[in-house]
Amino acid sequence: MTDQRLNSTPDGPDNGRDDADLAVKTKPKTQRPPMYKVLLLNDDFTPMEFVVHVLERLFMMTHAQAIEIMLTVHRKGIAVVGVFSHEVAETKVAQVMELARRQQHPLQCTMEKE
Ligand code: TYC
Repeated sequence: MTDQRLNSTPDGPDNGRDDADLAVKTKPKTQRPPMYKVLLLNDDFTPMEFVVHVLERLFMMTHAQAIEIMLTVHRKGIAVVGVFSHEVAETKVAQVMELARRQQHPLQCTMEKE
């Protein structure tokens, strides 16, 4: 991290003043990678138990957490099930869609930049 010393005058550091008081921290410009919300959508046909199973298996939720999120989707139409890097979010969406496709459920899962 860089310090911009405002009192680094030609009289040198031993001028009796406390350098630390005048030190200004410059904001570090760290680049955080964009994160993506994985969203689960409601439909009228996918069984509740299947959705709970998907949330437990792919999103590491407890049974209680999975029921809570499933019911939120069921009541509100959509819910965020997790926030991940682009690569992980893409994988999660593909895994949900593949499990649903195999069981012939119309469950939909998408991702959106946070
Ligand atoms: N609405 C579905 C039902 O009544 C349950 C359901 C919940 C489906 C969440 C999809 O993402 C979903 N069987």
